[in-house]
Amino acid sequence: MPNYTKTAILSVHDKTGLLDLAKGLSDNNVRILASGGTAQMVREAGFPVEDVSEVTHAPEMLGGRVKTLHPAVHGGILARNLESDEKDLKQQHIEKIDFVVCNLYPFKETVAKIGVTVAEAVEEIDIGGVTLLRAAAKNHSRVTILSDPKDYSLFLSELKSGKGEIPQELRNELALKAFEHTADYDKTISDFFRKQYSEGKAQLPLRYGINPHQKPAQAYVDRIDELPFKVLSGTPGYINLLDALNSWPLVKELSASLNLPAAASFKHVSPAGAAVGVPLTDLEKQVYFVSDIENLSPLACAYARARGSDRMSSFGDWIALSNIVDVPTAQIISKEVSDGVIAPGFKPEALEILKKKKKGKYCILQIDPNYEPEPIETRMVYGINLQQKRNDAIINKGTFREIVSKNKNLTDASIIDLTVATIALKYTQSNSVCLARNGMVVGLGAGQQSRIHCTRLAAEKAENWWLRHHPRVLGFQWAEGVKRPDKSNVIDLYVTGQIPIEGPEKEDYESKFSTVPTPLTEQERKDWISKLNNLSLSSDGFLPFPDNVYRAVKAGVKYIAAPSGSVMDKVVFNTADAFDLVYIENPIRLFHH
Ligand code: 93A
Repeated sequence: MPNYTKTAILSVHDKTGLLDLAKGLSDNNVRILASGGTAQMVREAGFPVEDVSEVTHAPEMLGGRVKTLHPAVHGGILARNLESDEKDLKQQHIEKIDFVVCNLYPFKETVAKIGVTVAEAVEEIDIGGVTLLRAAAKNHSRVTILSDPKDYSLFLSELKSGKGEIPQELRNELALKAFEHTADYDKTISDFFRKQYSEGKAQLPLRYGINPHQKPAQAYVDRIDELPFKVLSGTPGYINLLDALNSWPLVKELSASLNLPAAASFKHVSPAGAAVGVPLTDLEKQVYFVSDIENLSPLACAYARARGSDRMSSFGDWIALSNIVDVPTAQIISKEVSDGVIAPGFKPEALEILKKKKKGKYCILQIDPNYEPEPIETRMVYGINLQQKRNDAIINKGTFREIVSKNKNLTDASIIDLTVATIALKYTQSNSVCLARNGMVVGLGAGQQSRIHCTRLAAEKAENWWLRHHPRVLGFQWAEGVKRPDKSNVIDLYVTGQIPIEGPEKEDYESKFSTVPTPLTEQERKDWISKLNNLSLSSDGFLPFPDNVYRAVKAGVKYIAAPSGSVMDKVVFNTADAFDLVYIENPIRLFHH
């Protein structure tokens, strides 16, 4: 027997580069052991090779299911340079293995085939190879593990120059690669079996992703047995779930912080409205189109407000409700155009009402209210994993302690409004600025790159919300049969001063009325807006210039909460003082993407 310096074990499914490797190993006086097919290829090419069975003294069996699984192999790989390990090896007549070369059965490729059966997939679950990889990677302080043919040539050149020794640094890198290889392999296996055995439990197939051409798509959990929500009706889409999983924590936190039922109306992963269940006046009922609903519960008031904040943006919304859904809340929802709802439960009668929506296709999700997500969240963007601690900052009264303005008169009502605005921002695409009053969002500027654009948008929305309370609007004489969305569209044209003056657009507009209302003059708009007061503003980042304060004041803002950190902080605070505002330094920045 030649005087070998080292021993390698080879067991590869992908035989790329195998013969070059075998040549390099034998040129460097390395003993080669190999499993069935690998040994055969090396042997046929004329290089010296021994079957694994020569060291295990056991044949490959069970049709290849047991090839390398043997103490003679794994003892040889896992042994350290310790006296006790050496003693064990000697007693068992086992020789150390220095290099392991292994890549796995093609499970991924097999399950990617259309119509693959569980039996076919099972046969591609590699056991021995994973064990080789893991054992060698574990013992990388002594052993080199090659799991990728691309690494063979570097390995061989190091082997040659190091006279059989491989630098520790390279062994570290190769061990990491092997760990990644097995982790990815296991992920693929559990993904396959989750789809087979846990559809509707831990896994939910989705028709498509964000757009219809983005297939396949799914939702799943991998650390708990079940998704924390049940689909009671309809089939949620990818964006529905993004909305549901952002709006639910919003209402859960809002309700917990203020001890009131909370509701949110989401569109494209930002709230169009959010509110707590502050009772509605008769006038508010009219503005929010709920005068005909009897026995408005606090939850129903919360949703009426959330939906009434920005009726244009809420068209086709995703709804989140903090409490068990009751009949009056379901009745409001049944009258609106909406895509779906998430709530911790539904009264049977309420569920019946909702199930009838959209010809039975209305999406209804029931969430486990005790579900707590993992503290670390990971997402993949353009193939790169991004990981962070979840934003679990708690927003409550205490958030608004640091008053930096001269006026320190923060009222109970303004604390409620600041809480609503700030929790809404926590779940709004940044940048964002939110205005609130009466326990509800009244203007939200979301997803703008410029802070002042957020503030302008939020302020304009708040002014439009307020103009919808104008007696002229409440006195509109509608034509017969005009639907709610059409009313909202027409009111929006009216209050934003965009009443069409000619052509089919004008005809269309006027057709919605039995008596066409006189437009508001500029002065009438101004006078009405000047009555808007005591609004609270929250910002997810600092206000970089005083222009934000100037614009906010015009919309009736009295209270501002924003993080600090701008070089202009002092100037902004002084501007707030000039208008006698209460300005609170929010210690937490709340960007959200
Ligand atoms: O079925 S196995 O899990 N049982 C084993 O003991 C075993 N040992 C190595 N598959 C096993 N392997 C795998 O066989 C390797 O991961 C490699 O992919 C393949 C190489 O087989 P062959 O050398 O017969 O072509």
